[in-house]
Amino acid sequence: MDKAQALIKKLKEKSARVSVLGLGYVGLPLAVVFAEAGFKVTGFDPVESKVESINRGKSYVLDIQDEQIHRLVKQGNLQATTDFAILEQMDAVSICVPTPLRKTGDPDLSFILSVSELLKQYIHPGIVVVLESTTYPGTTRELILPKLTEASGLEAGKDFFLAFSPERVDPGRKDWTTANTPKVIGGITPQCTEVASIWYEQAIQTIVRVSSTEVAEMTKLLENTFRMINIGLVNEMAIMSDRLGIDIWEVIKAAGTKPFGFMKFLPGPGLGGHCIPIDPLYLSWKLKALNYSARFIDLASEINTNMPRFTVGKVQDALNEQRKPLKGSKVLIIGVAYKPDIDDLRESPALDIIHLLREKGAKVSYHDPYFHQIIHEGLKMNSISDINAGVKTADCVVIVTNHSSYDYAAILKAATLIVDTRNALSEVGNGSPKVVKL
Ligand code: SAJ
Repeated sequence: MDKAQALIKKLKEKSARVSVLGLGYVGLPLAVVFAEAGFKVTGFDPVESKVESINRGKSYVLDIQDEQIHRLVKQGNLQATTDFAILEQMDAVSICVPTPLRKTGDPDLSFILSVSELLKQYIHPGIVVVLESTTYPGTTRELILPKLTEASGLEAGKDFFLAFSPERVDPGRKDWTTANTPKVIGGITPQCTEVASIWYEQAIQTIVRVSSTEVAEMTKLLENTFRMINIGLVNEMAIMSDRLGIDIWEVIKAAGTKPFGFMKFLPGPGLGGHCIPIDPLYLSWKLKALNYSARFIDLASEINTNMPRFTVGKVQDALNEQRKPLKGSKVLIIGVAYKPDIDDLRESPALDIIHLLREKGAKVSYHDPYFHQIIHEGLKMNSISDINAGVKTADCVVIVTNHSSYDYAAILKAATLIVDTRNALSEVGNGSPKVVKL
């Protein structure tokens, strides 16, 4: 029996030892899904507190409940460690580490590289490795494969198996989860695709095999670039409608009645999160190295990046209409998370808006039920506790993130002036003269 067949047998019997490297919003749900499927899963993370939390049966990820962790740990299907040495005993490794951008806007592959350096110490015959972190096409073959073969002399597709499978986790979502969202998998060789797919099939309902790691890497980038560019388009439509004195929200609502050939996106104060604003830039960066300029990505990114400034301009104009200079005015930001009903601040446009308002001399405060404090590039602020008092005393309220927990009717009643960047007041009659929409 060759190594692929032997490993496939262990994967199907669930006797294969599974590990997930990186226990964040992607890695922890994936570790749980494999554990629920019956594998003995060891999660690795360098952060001691995360490891301790899991081994105590406590979750720190929105989508995973304590009860599930506690049960899986108790029944011996899930454990966490910071000791990478036990990778030697693993048969299947999934890499779920961050792929952020550097300050320069270039991809930061340091997490992938450091994990690959660790893996090369423990690579052994009969192991399957799957990279899940979003990255530019070619990363798996150009960066990870050499590290795993140089040190060991092992051959991918024969001695060990290497594939890429893009993560499709949408934090906070209940309908599409790690277990039921179709999963694309592409290997360095067809045998790699086969082994990785059989592994994931044991725990995930739908596996979509593709012909290579590059196709799988590019699939994810198409998904998120599509989204980023369409958000950029609708943001530019908002700017153009503003110039034309047309209500973009009414336009979108009307366009949304088209039952085919149109997909609704909404304008906003900017593009947050660790996927949509970032993933497309991995692609444009790679293409620049190949002397190609990804103009759609660059233009959409420019428009999206400008939306916080556009929003501050709306605040300034709205205060001006009330003969109030922005400088010295009390401005209350409602909602700072990068999207509603989650506890994630990464790349949130609220942070840019706060910085810009403070630069212009406004007295800025914020409220967000998910963040009692924000610390960001020299900014350190605490959320106000009494939102009603804050709304009443503000010269201008800016709805930046429309958490569903807010009482928008009460906000509309109590405020003097509201800039609503999310059309959050549409249900409570935002025809009011004190409401300015994006
Ligand atoms: N946004 C808009 N207008 C829109 C949609 C989003 O301004 O019409 C803004 C949001 O406010 C946020 C940013 O874009 O600041 C990103 O929002 P998002 O809804 O795309 O949420 P993310 O960043 O959590 O994206 C994730 C992605 N999932 C993965 O990468 C695995 C994305 O592929 C999903 O399509 C998205 O969730 C989703 O559909 O919710």
